Order: sequence, then structure tokens, then C-alpha cells
Amino acid sequence: MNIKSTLLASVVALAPFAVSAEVTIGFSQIGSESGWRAAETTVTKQQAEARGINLKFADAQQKQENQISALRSFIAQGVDAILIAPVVATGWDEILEEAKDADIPVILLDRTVDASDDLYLTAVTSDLVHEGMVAGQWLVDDQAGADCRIVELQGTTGSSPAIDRKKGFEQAIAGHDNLEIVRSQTGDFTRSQGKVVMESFLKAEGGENICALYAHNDDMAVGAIQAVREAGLKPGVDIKIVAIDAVPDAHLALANGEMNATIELTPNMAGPALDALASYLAYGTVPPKWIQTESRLYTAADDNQAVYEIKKGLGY
Ligand code: GYE
Repeated sequence: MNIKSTLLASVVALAPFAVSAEVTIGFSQIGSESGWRAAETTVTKQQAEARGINLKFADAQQKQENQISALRSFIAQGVDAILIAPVVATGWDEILEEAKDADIPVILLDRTVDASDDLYLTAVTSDLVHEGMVAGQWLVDDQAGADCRIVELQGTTGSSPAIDRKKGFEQAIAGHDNLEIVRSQTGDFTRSQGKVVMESFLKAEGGENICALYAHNDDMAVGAIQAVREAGLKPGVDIKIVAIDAVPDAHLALANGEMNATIELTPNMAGPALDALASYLAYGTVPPKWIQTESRLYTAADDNQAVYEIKKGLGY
């Protein structure tokens, strides 16, 4: 049942952003590798419920093949639209073609794909390159020309945030020869891997030879902070720590001086996505290919304890 045409007839009379309860949307989520992703799942379910949408949720356990089979099942069920957070950037053309052939609009959440953009309606993401640049610029300013050997915890290999956040950071430190990335490895966006990989960096380099950690997300940084502590060093002091997401535990680490900076990523990608979808289903209004979400930098200068209190109940 593709509801689009039948909806058009009935929806015209409804408020443009009101989506009737008849609408069924499939949501293929990557999993729950980080606090941020758990919050995104919570917020997406809340946003759908608030609009009376029947949301079919599929947890892919970090596997692309699970996301592809979830999308194939959504298409077979004849859902009205699909939301997907694509675990990696490549390998989506075929399944997106199938959704297009079935006239089912697809919206990307928080990550992008290397497919032709006529295969999806829009992508709701932050500027991932910019996030890396802000992290790099923070370290440039913090070090003010001093020599600094950096280790990097990358996100999931092949994912757009890992690719773009690395690119942005390298762009920001380019030309600052005092700053050098000496080790770089994936921690898969998880706390446990962040700790394990940071332990290997500390062992290989010697903690006294590491000046700063750049982590592609806070969860890896929180894991790494534990490793730094266990190595007898002071995180945030002996080793500067900058990351991305601004999850509650990162605000706690900022408040107690164990972390130095994080760039906030809103977990509410679904709100703008469902608003764009409502206009598309109601009036055929085609949204821009990219709907950018806001990012902001948090440092020790912010009232992180207060922000922690606000965020701790948001499903992180
Ligand atoms: O930063 C991280 C999650 O896709 C941008 O995915 C997102 C990232 C986020 O694992 O915590």
C-alpha cells in the first residue's frame, strides 16, 4: 500500500506538517555503539510518536547487510517512507534503486552515502568536516605553536563521519608543523574500543610522548580517559583531549578537567527529517538535498555541570 496518492487527496485539508496516523515509516538504525546513537533512537521514536506516525524500527547491530535486508523488508511491506542512518558510505546504490522503483522516499540521518543524490530525498546531518576543523582549530589555539604529538581515535572504518572528521581535523592543523598525528586507528565509536586502542597508543609511544588525543566521538574519548588514568597520567592535563558529540559524560569530564573540548551533535535529526517528509507527502515539496544541523563547541569555560543535568535524561 503506497499511501502517497491517497494521502494527497485527504491531507490537503490537514495542516501541512500534520502527518496522519496512516503513515508508516521504516527506520533502519545502525545499533547503539555510543550514547549519542542511543539518544538519536530515543528522540526519533519520540518525534514519530508526536506526529502519530507508525514507526517500524530495525536495529542493524552495526552490520550493513542487516540494514539492506531491513530496507528490502520495508519496501516489501510498502511503507510510506524510510529513514536510515547508513553505517558506512558505500554499497547502497542497489537497495536505494529498489526503494526509488517502489516510489518510497528515503531520508538519510546523521551520515551520508557515496550514492547519486537522486537516490534519496534528503540527508539530515551536521557538517562532519567542519566538526573536525573545529576540533583541530581548538588544538592549534591551545598549543599556540608548541610541539604536540597527537594520537587519533577514528570512527567506524568507511563511515562518513570517520572520513570527514579526519579530513576536517587534518585541514585545520595543516601548516602547523608543531602539530603531528603520530598514531591513528579506529575505535569503532565505542567506549570499550576507545580504551583498548588508547592503551596500545600509550604502550607504543609512552604516555609522556603523547600530547593530545583527538577522538571522533566522546564515547571513545571517555574510554581513553580511563586508559590515561590507569597509565598514571592526568587526562585533560598531561594529555589534552578533544572529541565530538557532547554527550552527558563528556560534560562531566569537562567539568572535572579530564577533557578539554567537545563539539555538540544534536540527537534530533528526525525532527527536521519528518517535517521535510510531511511537506513532501502532502504537497510534493522537494526539500534541499542537505538539511544541516547546528554544531557548537563546548570547553571548560562552559557550565558543563548544568548542561550535564539537562542532558542526562535525554536517552544518552
Ligand atoms: O558522532 C557517534 C556515532 O554518525 C555522526 O555516530 C554520527 C556518529 C556520532 O557512533 O557517536
